Amino acid sequence: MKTSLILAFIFSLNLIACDWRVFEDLKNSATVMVIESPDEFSGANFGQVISVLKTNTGDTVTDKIIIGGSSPNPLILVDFAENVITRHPVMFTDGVTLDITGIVPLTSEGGDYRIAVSSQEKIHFLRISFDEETGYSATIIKTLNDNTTMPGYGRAFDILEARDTIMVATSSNNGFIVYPSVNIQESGDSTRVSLEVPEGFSQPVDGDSFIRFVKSEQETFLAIGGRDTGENIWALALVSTSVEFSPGSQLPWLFMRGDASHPGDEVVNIQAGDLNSDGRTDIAAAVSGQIYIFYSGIESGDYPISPSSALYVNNESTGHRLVISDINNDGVNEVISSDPQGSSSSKVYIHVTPILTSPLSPAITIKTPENEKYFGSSFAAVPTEFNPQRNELFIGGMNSVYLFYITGLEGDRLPQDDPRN
Ligand SMILES: [Ca+2]
Ligand SMILES: [Ca+2]
Repeated sequence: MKTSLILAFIFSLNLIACDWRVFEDLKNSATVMVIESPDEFSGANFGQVISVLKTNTGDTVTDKIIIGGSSPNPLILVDFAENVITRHPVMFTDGVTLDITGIVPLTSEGGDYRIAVSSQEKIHFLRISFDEETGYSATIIKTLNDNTTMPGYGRAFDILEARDTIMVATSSNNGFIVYPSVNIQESGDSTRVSLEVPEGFSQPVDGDSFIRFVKSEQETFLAIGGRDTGENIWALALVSTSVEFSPGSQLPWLFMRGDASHPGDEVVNIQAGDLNSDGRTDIAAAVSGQIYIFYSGIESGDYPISPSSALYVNNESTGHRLVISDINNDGVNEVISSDPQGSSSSKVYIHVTPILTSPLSPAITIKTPENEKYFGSSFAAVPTEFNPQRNELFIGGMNSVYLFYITGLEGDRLPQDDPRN
């Protein structure tokens, strides 16, 4: 009883420190709520690592995101049901030290959320449980790369879930690593394979998010980003995840690269989604401040070897972090991108697709809020109870996380329909 009273007090404190903020230049484009770090959060950065959560069927959980930072309280679960934002500290059951640099959500199981986090050259799988008395708690259920030193390990990683096992792919300074089959229910080592990349392909040494599973309708691919050292230009390589990943095996890569009209040094981010409303998964790659689009052909894996289209903003860098989501409920995905900087000059761009001509002005440009840095470091597109048919856009900075109820896209709800009314 005493504990729940104390927790109720903590929760009530956490209810109030969120505020609606008016962005003068966005009055017609967005209604914005600012989520600041709660006292329990010990990380220096609140907003550089944010993620959605997944239900037990793999859908995005409504009205919740999770935010990562540093120990002793490196995780905050944010709940914004009924337009009240509550920040729940997630207590760790086994006193581990984490400095979370990435989060990938997994499907829930038995009422518990599951996520994988990268931290200090390891990837940990966590189970997050909720108890009425004690709130949220996290337990580490498996760790990859235990007892190994591998610089850069886990800086970019992704997970592909199958029924009983999962595939894990990660970058490191010494190359890409694939775990073809990880059983997170069982302890013990999982088979680790160093990925044989195409000849002439080199990876960025200090980039991020350049390894990603790309799910198309019939098949899932593993996509890696880097450079073609022969042609001296950025490159992207795709391989079907149905091949056998074993040590030393030559893989049937699809090698895609830039050309004179699509220049750039290296791929630093890859996202997938349907961008031209034909029902087939397209690929967006962030390259040296621009975003290049590869539209899928009819067959699975039928991607062009040079980009179909590009997104860029004259004289500005628009592409480093990106997310693809429909944020105005018109059934067409938008591309939301940023190039976060340690100054107030960072901007977030909302590009409306399909991209027929380029350069195309983004539909909405969001400038860095006051007293914020590294704006656009992270994104999450989340359905809310307020309007479950659509996704709302969370943008992370260095100090706070911002919930943008976008209203400014063509055909969208009006600013007066904002959730405060
Ligand atoms: Ca498409
Ligand atoms: Ca849309």
